[in-house]
Formats: sequence, structure tokens, C-alpha cells
Amino acid sequence: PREIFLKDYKMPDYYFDTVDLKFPLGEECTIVSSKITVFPRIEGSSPPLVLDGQDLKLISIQLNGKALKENDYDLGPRRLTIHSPPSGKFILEIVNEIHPQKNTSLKGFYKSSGNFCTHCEAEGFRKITFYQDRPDIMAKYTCHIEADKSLYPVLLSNGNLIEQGDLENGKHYAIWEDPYKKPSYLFALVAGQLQSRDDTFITCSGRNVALRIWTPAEDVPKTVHAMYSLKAAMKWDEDVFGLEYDLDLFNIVAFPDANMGAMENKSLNIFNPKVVLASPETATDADYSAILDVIGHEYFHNWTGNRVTCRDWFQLSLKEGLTVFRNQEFSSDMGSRTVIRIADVSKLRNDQFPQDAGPMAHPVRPHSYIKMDNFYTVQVYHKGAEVVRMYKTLLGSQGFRKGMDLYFKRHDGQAVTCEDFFAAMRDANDVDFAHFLLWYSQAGTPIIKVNSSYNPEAHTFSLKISQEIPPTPGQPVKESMFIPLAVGLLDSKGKDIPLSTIYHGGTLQSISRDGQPVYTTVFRFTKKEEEFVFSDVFERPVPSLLRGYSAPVRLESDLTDSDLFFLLANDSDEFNRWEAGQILARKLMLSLVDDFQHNKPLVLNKKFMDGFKSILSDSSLDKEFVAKAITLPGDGEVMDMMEVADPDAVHAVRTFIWKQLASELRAEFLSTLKDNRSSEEYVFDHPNMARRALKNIALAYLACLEDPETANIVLHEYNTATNMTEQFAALAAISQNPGKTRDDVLADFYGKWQHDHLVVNKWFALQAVSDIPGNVENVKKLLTHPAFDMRSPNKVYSLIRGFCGSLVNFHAKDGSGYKFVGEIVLQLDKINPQVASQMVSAFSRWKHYDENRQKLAKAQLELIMSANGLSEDVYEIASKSLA
Ligand code: BAL
Ligand code: ZN
Repeated sequence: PREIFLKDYKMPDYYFDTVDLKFPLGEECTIVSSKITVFPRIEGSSPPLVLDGQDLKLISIQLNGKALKENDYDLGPRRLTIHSPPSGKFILEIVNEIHPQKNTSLKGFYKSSGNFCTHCEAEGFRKITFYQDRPDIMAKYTCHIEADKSLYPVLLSNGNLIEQGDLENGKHYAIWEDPYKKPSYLFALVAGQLQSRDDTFITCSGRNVALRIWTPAEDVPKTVHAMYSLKAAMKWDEDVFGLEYDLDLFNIVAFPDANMGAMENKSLNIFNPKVVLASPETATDADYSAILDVIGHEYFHNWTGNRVTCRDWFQLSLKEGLTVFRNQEFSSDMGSRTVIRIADVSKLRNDQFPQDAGPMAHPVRPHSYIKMDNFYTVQVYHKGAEVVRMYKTLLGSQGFRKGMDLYFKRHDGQAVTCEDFFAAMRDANDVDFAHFLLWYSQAGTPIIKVNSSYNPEAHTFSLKISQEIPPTPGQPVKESMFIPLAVGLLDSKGKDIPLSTIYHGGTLQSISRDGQPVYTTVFRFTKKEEEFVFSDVFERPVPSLLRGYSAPVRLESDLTDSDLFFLLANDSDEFNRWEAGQILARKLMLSLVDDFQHNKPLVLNKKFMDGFKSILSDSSLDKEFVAKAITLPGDGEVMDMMEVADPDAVHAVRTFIWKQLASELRAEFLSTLKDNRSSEEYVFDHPNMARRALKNIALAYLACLEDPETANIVLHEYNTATNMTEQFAALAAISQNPGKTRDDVLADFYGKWQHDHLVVNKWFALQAVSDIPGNVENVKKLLTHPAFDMRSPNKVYSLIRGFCGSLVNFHAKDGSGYKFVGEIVLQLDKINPQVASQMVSAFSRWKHYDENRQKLAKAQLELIMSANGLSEDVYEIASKSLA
């Protein structure tokens, strides 16, 4: 397989102006015709024109109406090279054959559940027709679709519907025209039996936009929340960024089988139904929140991704990091900002930090790839979003908005780079922070160490800060990064101290602005070591460091446990209140892991229990915040902090703490449960979600006690739940404990919901991730369950990826979990390489485990590598993991 490098980027020799596509949809195959207006980048030049094409049968090529002969071009497995195109502008017409019915990769054009659909990002358009399939080729498209009217009554593509009508033999046609230039990855076509929920949105300039959400007829009632989310997103983008929708129609299609969660094709977003369909009976609060988030995300791409797109795929974070940041802000404005921030940071710690410390570590802008699909990663998306967040932290809301405005002013209609975004931020604010660009090129999570000291005579408080960025593949030595470090100081009563001045670099600088007190300041920490000294501090303060998680770093400080308990009780920065509790919990878990490994009895620190109890009983706190604060750090996060990851110890310690807390605080959990029941109808709003979150976590704690009283209570909750959030939480709570009740309730749940594939996927996932010993056998059985289908990514994600999340069973000492997943990867690779490669990623950090597990996991990776006909997708992850 060929590796592609950022440093080798070259501008294309040719640009495309207009593209007319024809799709007469057939039951055996589809004959695609394209007519493209081509012009050379350098006038008068006529180098060979190289087109991408994969799994296509070429039928004919014409240039300016003249058919090409066989020796006028070369056709390889991945490329079509036309040797001597005419000079100047010319028309290229190509006809080729494709087989959507046989396309199980779900890339390009495919048919599933009776309907046709496309997915082109990143490089899927080349599986539809021959094209310069790269994002810096932006053209205006028309799309002419013909199909049997009864089988495919709905025919959709990008832009505006300009013509439609009936044809002979029961066929009909539709012609779509997209007035905006776009790269091929945003092309979309959907044909099938669908019905829509229709609504309208009036834009800030008074235009009426028709909104349609398409699903199979029976699912239309479940699109109310998606429509609400879309309208909220459209309004938010106008209010916050001044960005108005630019066409008169916006379509969303929920399509059952897709590799990704959703796709932002211009004016025809295609979604996994999981992030469109919801009803109180079938979807949880988490599903409702995900729908808001993802509908927002895809809609926001209309400007950040579609109107301004990426020059090449290395720049993916230009659109994804920025758009994740935008949907995070949207969800924060629609719900609880602190809770959203906590969830986003937890994701970084559990998923992104481990990846950035392993063999697949890569910068936010990768330097190379074999298969671009492998780089839709947490680094590009979520660390990328943190990079965008840092611009805002450094420039302030207004400065950030000025930068965004300049970005669109300069680059609307263009394919650009991360430097262009940076330059817009810099120029709009007239600031000099070139050093900041290292965030795009250096991989690895910086480690920041902070030591503080108070001088009571001089009334100064000093923070000595150092940074270190660990080596990552291909980057043994790193330069110091530009880190915005938000800091506040608390006095002995727990109140914020007004910050007036600091000494930095030998000079005294003012912090206060316009005479207003400032309680949080943002240091620009750029060197390997620096000292920041606050003046006029009249008592020893407790510093609140990295407020709001102002940079994606690992922070190590000299804060004592009593400082952390103090911050947990008092910090005005709510995120840092949660953070203080998490630091304490991480310390506790790691020290108990050590005890477990040395066969010492496990004892729960009383101060921790008391702190935990006071949070649980503090009725002044937001309930969802409390639910987050009494949730222990995730397994990924804890294992990532260990020299040698020990899944058995982490599992044992988590179970121990969980049970200890449940038995000591049984009364508190019972009253939390009782106080947070409600007989009201389901409402998706923050107070109700917060109430349910707190009730459900109390239930989970109580269930682990396994005594008859709590077992009955949990079963009662399951039986009386009137919405999926509470029903599924009760099911999950019961499923912790093996036995007849668990088996009965799981069977009952399936019996109730077998007609609803999204709910059945939850049922698969819950069983897959179970830590009940020997669960691999149950998961193997589920592979043959009538509801399971290896061709459906959602099912694979639920059952196989779910299983990879089990500490006990995926990492079973006898290697049974690794062997099971290794075998599945090889089966799956023949069906859908993109999904298979995601499963291989579960092995990536094999070197982080003990010798026995290393041997077992390595053997599976080697077996995978030795398979015949391995896809590039799986090859890339497996070979990089072994390197
Ligand atoms: N562009 C791929 C799907 C998404 O991130 O929106
Ligand atoms: Zn996106």
C-alpha cells in the first residue's frame, strides 16, 4: 500500500467547472454518465489528465464530443490517465458501469434495505465515476436521476429540484442543480421509499427555507426532535456567527446502513437513524442529546466545510475540529455548559489521550496516511476542537468572532488550509502567535507541571510552570507549545481573589481591565519553563489551575488533597470543582490498584467518602453536575495513567469502590432515587434530564448491592418506567449481576422491542460490554441472533466494538477475547474494510499491557497481517500497531 504525504501536495493540473451526472438506476447495475467542463490550471498547458476510479467498468470516454481510442488513455485499477487532452477548456464525457447492489463497503454508491444512497467522504466519489476525487476540485453539479417510480418514488440530490416528471414504463425522473461549487466528497444521491416531515425556517433576512426530514413512513413520527434540533441550529448559527442558510431547501435523510454517524452533503445531509429518530419510549436522554449535537454539527458544516472546504485531506481538522467546536458551543448554549464541558473533556481523556500515546498517535493535521478513512479520529475531531477553543480563550469571544468573519470573507468558495484559518484569527486581531501553529503539527499530550509558593512578606504567589511533550511515532523530540493556562486564586473562605498584577519575564504587568476586578487570568505559557508571580496577594491562596480546561494537556500540580477538597467545595469555576473531585478519584483508584497488585486489602479513604457524600447531599448543586461528580473516571482514562495497564486491577478496584460507596451511602442513594422519581410525561430539557441522570446513577449504585430489597426496587423501576431513559438505566443496573433476574429481564426487553432495530442495538451493546466472566461465549452466540447482521455497521459497533470495551472479557487472560475479535476483523474486512479497521484499533495499544497479553494481542495482529487480500484500511492500523 502507498503512503501519501502532506509535504507532497501539488496543485491539480486541471480544474473542473461544471459537472452533469446521469443516473438511470437499474436493478442489476447502474450506468453512470458524466459530462465535465475541464480547464487547465496553467493556460496553454495540456499535461496528461489523471482521474481516480475504483471498482468501475469503463464504457466510453469522449473529449469535445470525440470518442477516445484505447491507446489514447491508460486504465489501471485505481486510475484513468488521458494522455493528451486538448489545450484550453474542453468537455470530458465518461460512461461507466457500477453495481450498488453488491457494494457492501457502504462507500460510493450502494443499495441497502431497498433504497439507494451515496457516501463519498473522503474518497468514495471515485467508486461512482472517474474524477479528480480531491477536495480542491470544486465544481457546480447537476444530477439527473431516473428510476422506477413505484420502487423509488423519492429521488433526491444536492441543491434545488429544477425539473421532475414521468417517463415511459413506469419510470420517472428528477433533475437537481446545486448552484454552489463543491468538492466531490459532498455529492449525494438518495432514491427510495421515503416519507418526510416538513417544516419551514425563516432566515434572518426573511427567506423561507423548506425543511424536510426523510425516513421510512413508520419512522416519520420519531423526527420531531430532529426537526426541533435543526431549526434551533439554524437560528443559533445566525445569532452567534451571523451565518445564514444559503438555499431554499434543506433535506435530511435517515438511512439505516452507514459507516459514519452522519454526512454533511450540501443541502442533503445523510444520517445514521440513531442520530435522527427519537421518541420518549425508544430513545434515551443521551440519544436526544446526541441528535441535537449531530444535527447541529452537520448543519454547521454548511459554512465550515462546505462553503469553505479543505485544500487536501490532511487539513481535515480545519472543518472537523472547527465544526465539533461549534456543535459543542451550540449544545452548551442549549443545555448546561458545565455538563457539556465535562462530557467533552471526559471523551478526550478516555479516548483521545490514549490514542495520542500509542502507535496511532498523530498530529491534529496528520503528516501522512495510507487510507484517509483511518484519520477520522479523536485527534482530528476532538483535539482539533480544543485547538479552536484555545483561539477563543486567547482572543476572547469578540476577537474569535472577528477572526471567523475574516475567515469567511477571505475564503468563501475556496479550499484552504489550517494556516489560512490561523492567519484569519491572527490578522483580525492583530496578534502575533505564530508559535501556536505547533498545535497542528506536533502529536502527543503535553504534560504541564505546576509548583506554587507563597511569600507572606512580599505578598506574592508564584506559579513555576514547566512543559514536556512525550515522544510519538516519527516525532522523538518536540518544541515547547503555546499553552493558554487559565488561573484563578481562592482565599481561605473559598472566594475568588481579585487579580491585579503579575510579574512575568522580569516585568510587572497589569491584569485588571478598565478598573473591573478580574478573577481568572489566562497565561500565555510558551517556554519550557516559566514563572508567573501574582502580586498583592494577602493570604496564602489555593490556585484553581487550567480553569474550564483551557488547554488539552495533562496537568500535574502540587495541590494537596486538602486543597483539592477545598476546590471541590468552593471553586467558582464549576468545571474545576468537578475536576478536583476527579483528580482525587484518580489518585484513589491508582493507589488502590497498587494495593490490589500487592495483595493488600482494599480500604476506601474516609475523606473521599465524606466528600462524595457531601456532593450527593448538596441540594444547591445542579443535579446533572452531581451525577457527573459521583461518576468515577473511566477505564480508558485510568489505564492510560498506568505504566503497565492492568485491566483486572482496574476492574477490581472500580467494583470495590462502587460497592463500598453503595453500601455506606445506601440511605442517601435510596432517598436520591425516591426524590427524583416523576410521574410527569417525558420532557427533554435540562432540569428533567438532570433529574433522570441523578436518579439513574443512584439506581446503578443500589443495584450493585445485590440484596433482595434493592434488587426489588431496581426491578420495580424497570417494570414501571415510562420512558427509555429510565427503562434502559434500570435494565443496565440489573445486568450488572449475573443470574435469573438478569436473563429474564434481558429476554423481556428483547421481546418488547424486537421490532425496533435501534433499541435492539442498545440491547446488543449492553450485553457485549458486560464484565461478567466468560461473556465471550454469549457474544459469540449473539452473532447468530436473527437480529444481528455483519453487514450492518450499527450492529457491528454495538456488538463487537461494545465487546472491545469490556476490561474483563476483551482482555481475558486466556486470550479468548483477542482471538474472537481477531477472527471477526478478518471476516469483516471482506465485507466492509472501513468498519473492520475500527475493530483492529482495539489492539493498537497492545504494548501497554503485561507480557502475557502483549504476546496474545501481537499474535492476533500478526495473524491479521498475514491474511490474503487484506484491505489498505486494516493493513494501515495493524502494521502501524506492530511497528
Ligand atoms: N464529514 C464526516 C462526518 C462528519 O464529521 O460530519
Ligand atoms: Zn463533521
